[in-house]
Amino acid sequence: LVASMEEVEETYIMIKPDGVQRGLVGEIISRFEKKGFKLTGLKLFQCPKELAEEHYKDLKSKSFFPKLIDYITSGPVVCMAWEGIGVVASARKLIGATNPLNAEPGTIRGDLAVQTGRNVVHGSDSPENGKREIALWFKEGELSSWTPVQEPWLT
Ligand code: RTP
Repeated sequence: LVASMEEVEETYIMIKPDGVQRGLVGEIISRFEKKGFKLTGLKLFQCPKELAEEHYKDLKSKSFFPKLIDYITSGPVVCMAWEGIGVVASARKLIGATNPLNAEPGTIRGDLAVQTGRNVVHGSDSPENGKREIALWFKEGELSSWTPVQEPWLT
């Protein structure tokens, strides 16, 4: 293991409106839980246009930007903060390539999506952006950093 992979990181994961509309919320959350990451923030949220534009500000010059903003604001999204060792890169692997047709089977997009413009989920691309995006999408008090109990639940 390289040192940076052993660091506890935070990432912002968002189920996009198509993921909510298609009833994929449980399936997507489940993949991150089963991998072993820790959920520290979760809400269903109707994103205002200004927030979508801020989140995707690096893509402002792209021709698809207006369509992207319409897509993200077309219905509620599920905002999540996840914590864990190497969670940023690992979540991007679990999500798969931006174009779902290029995403490997076994990844979320590889298994569940077809179009780049309807690719069901977002994941931060760096630890810095993970922190930036969590601060952008969550208010103070909406996040819980919790410690898993060591005792078995059933005895
Ligand atoms: P995301 O930020 O949503 O996790 O996606 P990403 O890093 O895999 O891809 P990025 O290049 O940052 O693009 C952000 C989102 O914009 C939409 N997109 N549409 N040619 C197109 O129509 C196009 N290209 C990108 C996708 O929803 C993509 O996830």
